Order: sequence, then structure tokens, then C-alpha cells
Amino acid sequence: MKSRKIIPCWGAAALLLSVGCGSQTDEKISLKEALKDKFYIGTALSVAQFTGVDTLSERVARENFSAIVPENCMKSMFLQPAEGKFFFDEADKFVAWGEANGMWITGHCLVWHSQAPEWLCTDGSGKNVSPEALTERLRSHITAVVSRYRGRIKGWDVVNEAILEDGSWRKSKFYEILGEEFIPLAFRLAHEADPDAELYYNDYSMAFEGKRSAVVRLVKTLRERGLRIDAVGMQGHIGMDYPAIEEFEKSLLAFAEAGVKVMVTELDLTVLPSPNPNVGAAVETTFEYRQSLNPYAGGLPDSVATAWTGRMSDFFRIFLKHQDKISRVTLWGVCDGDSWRNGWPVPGRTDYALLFDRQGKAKPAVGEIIRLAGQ
Ligand code: 9MR
Repeated sequence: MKSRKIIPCWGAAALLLSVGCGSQTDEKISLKEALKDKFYIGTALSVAQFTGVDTLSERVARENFSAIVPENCMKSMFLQPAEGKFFFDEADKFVAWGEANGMWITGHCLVWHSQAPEWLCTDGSGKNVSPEALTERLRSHITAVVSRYRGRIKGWDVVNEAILEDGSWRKSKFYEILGEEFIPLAFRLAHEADPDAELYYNDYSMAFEGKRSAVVRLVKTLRERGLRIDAVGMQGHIGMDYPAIEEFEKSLLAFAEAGVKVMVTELDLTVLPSPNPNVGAAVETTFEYRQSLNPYAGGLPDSVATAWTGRMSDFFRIFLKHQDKISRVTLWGVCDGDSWRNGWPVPGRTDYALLFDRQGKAKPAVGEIIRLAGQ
């Protein structure tokens, strides 16, 4: 299907209108239709979007994307806020919404140092629990969560953000207590709970050389030990001048070469100035609000919007070039107003990081991606 003609020559203007209002005919094609034979095109969903509160983004998600991931509701602090007390209401609704709308459903995330409940790694006095106790807690959490959605959630971010930019292990509680063994442990437990589910390692700042090599080593180690790992998720929290696209591409190729699929996860492109050029997506790193850091509160100048379209399209050009290696590209949110980028690393800003604007209208980049997909 790679050669299929999808855009009529009169198309660009009508195309943008049509994807904006979501109608689909032979001539007017949505993002997910255009990418159907390339890779899944996904989005993260917030609770408001799959529970009928935010109907605007819900519609945009349904009409334009083919895969979903929960932005927050499946993190361990929400699923098991107290030991043995699970809260599945929102996660159940998320999965039901995905099934009702024919989405490829990914679970996010089983083991992550952030948004983990206090009780998981420490005892009542705040001291680290023993390796045996943590192993048991991980076993009960992963088993309960993965087996509940067995056959329905098609892939899991098993371990999230365990490696630093220089390639060293993040010194998380999991690492302090179990060393790097917590990673193979998590992959083994997830596989036991649903042998058919795909399993992923997911991280940000993947264009860094040190991180690239460490992730390749991790993939190889897991595979040598006979453990299942299907793909590496390259979080795409990118900016106008980072990362260098060539370095991102190098990592993509290195992961594929290590024998797994690549997924571009958590894609968003900020236009805002960063007080620290090297922050990746470390949620704990934040800076105080200053007006000078929020230059586009009243709207995005055309020149900046055009540059944004260009950069987003450049990334998609790379994704399409390597479509045989990529199984999914997922935006970290539906419309600009939904994006966590408005609140990080500086709270209270106005960013324009996603493919649909605050009114749910497709940005020019959507038409550009559709055009690129048809070539
Ligand atoms: O987008 C998420 C935001 O709403 C949460 O407040 C934040 C809390 O840690 O997590 C954000 O999502 C993160 C994702 O789960 C893992 N990679 C980095 C993402 C951005 O922080």
C-alpha cells in the first residue's frame, strides 16, 4: 500500500478543512487513514477525554488516531494507592473506550520511579524495604494489572526511564533496593501475566549517545536472558533546537539493529524557550514562571508556526523513511490545550506542542504528514 495515491491534486486546502472537521471520503483522508499501512498513530488520553467530559478532544482523538495510551490513570500511584487496594475504575473506562473505538491500546506504565506510591518501596518509617519485599510488591502489582487486561491491552511500557543521559542507571528506589535486576524482573512478571502482550522499555532523551548505548545493552541483555522485549519507546519530548534529528535517527537505527521495533512515544514539540536546554522530560525539574519565558500567550506568530510545521514534518519524514522499523508514533496529548508542556518545566505557559490546536482544528503539519505518507 506504500504507493497508494491518497491526495487529489486540488487537495491541500480541502484536505486541511476535512481533517479539521473529521469527515472522511475517498478524497479527504484522516491522519490515521493516511498512516494506516505505515505505523499506528497514537495519542495519550486524559481521564476527561474518555469519560465524556472533554468532548472536543475526545472527538479529535476518535477521528484522527488509531492507538491510545493513558496519560496518567494507569500509573502505580493511581492503580494501587495503598497496598492491596486497587483502583481500576478509570483504567477500565480507558480500555473500554479504546475497544469501542477500535484502538491499539498500550498500557503505561508498570514500573516508574515517578508517580509511584510511597508504600511501594518504603516501610512505615520511610526506610527502604528489603529486596524480597519489593520483589513481592512488584509481583503483586504487575500481575494484578497486566492480568486484568490480558488480551485487551496489546502492549505495556514495562519499565519507564531507568537510564540517565550518560548511560548510567538512574538511582531510583527500585535500583537502590534491587539493583538493575528490577528490570528483568519486571519484564518476566509482565510476560507471565500476559504471554501475548508486547513488552516495551520507554525513555526520554534517547538521542544522547550514552543513553543510546545503554539502551542497546539493556535490550541485548534481556534477549540473551530469554526475556521478551518487543520494542523500545523513544519519548519524543522535543524542542525547536533539540535534539539533533541525525542523533535521534542514529538511536532509532541502533535500537532496530539490536533486534526490536521502535516506537516514537510521547511526541510533543515545544516552541517555548527552555530555562535549561538539557532537561529532557524529568518532571521533577521545574523553574519559576517569568513572563519572558511565555512569549506566545496571545497567539503564535506565523513565522514560528511555520518553523514548527517544518520541524514536525522533518521528524515525520524520518519516521516514514524508517517505517519498516517503527510500529507506532504516539503524540503526548490531543489538542494544544491538553499538553503537559503548558505546565512544564515552567508552570502557567501557553505552548503549541501538538498536532491539533486549542479548538481541535488540525494544524498544517497534519496535512503535511498526510502528504508525506502518500509519497
Ligand atoms: O503528562 C503527564 C503529566 O500529566 C503528569 O503530571 C506527569 C507526572 O509525572 O507525567 C506526565 O507524563 C510523563 C510520562 O508518564 C512519562 N514520560 C514523561 C511524561 C511527561 O512528564
